[in-house]
Amino acid sequence: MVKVPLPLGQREIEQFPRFGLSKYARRYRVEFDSLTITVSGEVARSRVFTKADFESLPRVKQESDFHCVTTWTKRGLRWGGVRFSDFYHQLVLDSVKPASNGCLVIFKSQDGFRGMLPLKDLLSDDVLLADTLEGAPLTAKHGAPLRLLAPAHYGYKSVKHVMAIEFCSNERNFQRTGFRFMDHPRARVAFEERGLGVPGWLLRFLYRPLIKPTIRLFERTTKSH
Ligand SMILES: Nc1nc2c(c(=O)[nH]1)N[C@H]1C(S)=C(S)[C@@H](COP(=O)(O)O)O[C@H]1N2
Ligand SMILES: [Mo]
Repeated sequence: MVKVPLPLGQREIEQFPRFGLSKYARRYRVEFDSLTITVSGEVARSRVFTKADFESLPRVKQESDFHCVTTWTKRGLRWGGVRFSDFYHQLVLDSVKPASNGCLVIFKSQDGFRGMLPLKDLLSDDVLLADTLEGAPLTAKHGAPLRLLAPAHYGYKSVKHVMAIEFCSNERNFQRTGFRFMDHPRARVAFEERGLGVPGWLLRFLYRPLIKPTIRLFERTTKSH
């Protein structure tokens, strides 16, 4: 079978490592089993969603490649979960009522990591709130109990261990996880939007040497849990 070429600047790796900013390697998620997600921000009323709410949504399966901004790509991962657009349209829209200008969405993780994407990107068919990987329940390693999966965007938008979602009209309230240049507002892989104000090709060379040490760091800290 002929494989489609990798996106610009990406290289395939065999394993699927636990990965992220090194400061989150040791901040493991606190709550492993119970699933509660608070939706708030510029909304008519905040609401906490539980496992039962997610179980009321249609389940979907999806195979997609995962592209980290540091240039590694893991191909053909099989995810399961619910579509973000179903969650939004069937559960959030009528009860939470985000303000009409609430067009940016912030995801907060149990480890302190945060990510933001425009609502219009999240409503794409391939964006999931995922709770299975390769047919098995998502493990803590890859974001249990529930993670965002936005495969058209670099991995840093796919927030693991999601605990809260906020709707807002502008970026002012968004506390970035890293430096500003590291967080492109959309981070689309197809356009090599790796960072903000720095060309993608330059970031490739800056980030690539970080892959191996970061994988090793996350392996060490994952074992100790
Ligand atoms: N909560 C949380 N989500 C996160 C990160 C993190 O450190 N913490 N790292 C991001 C980055 S940079 C990548 S590449 C992917 C890696 O996902 P994986 O650990 O399942 O491979 O998670 C993203 N989501
Ligand atoms: Mo990443």
